[in-house]
Amino acid sequence: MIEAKNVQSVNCSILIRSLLVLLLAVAGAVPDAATAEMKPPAGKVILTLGGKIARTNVDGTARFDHDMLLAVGLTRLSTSNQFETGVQDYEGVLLKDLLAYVGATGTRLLATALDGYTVEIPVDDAGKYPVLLAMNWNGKPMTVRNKGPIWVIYPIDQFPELKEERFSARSIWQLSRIDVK
Ligand SMILES: Nc1nc2c(c(=O)[nH]1)N[C@H]1C(S)=C(S)[C@@H](COP(=O)(O)O)O[C@H]1N2
Ligand SMILES: [Mo]
Repeated sequence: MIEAKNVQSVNCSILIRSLLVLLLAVAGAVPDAATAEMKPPAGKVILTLGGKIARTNVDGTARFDHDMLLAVGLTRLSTSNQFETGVQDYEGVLLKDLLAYVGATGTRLLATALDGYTVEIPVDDAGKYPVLLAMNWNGKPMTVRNKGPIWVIYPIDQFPELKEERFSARSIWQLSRIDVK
């Protein structure tokens, strides 16, 4: 009788241990976005995030080369813009996804472009609308000459209120840096 009990308790502890091992394996396979290690950029840095972020790779900032940025999550958005006639096709990374990736905790974003232009973007915009950090325009990567390498695109066709001037001003091209405040 005593022997049987022991066998049962041994079986039980093996079961619990296997479950723990399984749980740890599952947790390890799905790294928490805000705590997992971020590799330093291998290629040319096109976007730097600073300020209130949990995940960094170089000197307290999160620096992205082209491939790292696309790896955050490639998303497509079709909308017209202020410059061209007809619907334009954009591909890039959602602002919301990027902020989640770096574990941003602030409420305001100070966006800076290569030409020195700066504009403040409320973090709420990223929650309310699929704001895209566009990197490809009609299938082609955007060059600095052509408003690249990153252009913040608001879905103005899907949300008419985004045609207001304050949102146009947030459609910053040649984006190079975002500081989370
Ligand atoms: N890099 C960069 N992005 C920018 C700007 C700029 O000067 N530089 N101007 C902004 C403003 S104020 C507006 S209204 C829209 C549209 O620019 P436009 O009215 O000069 O054509 O782009 C925005 N994005
Ligand atoms: Mo503007």
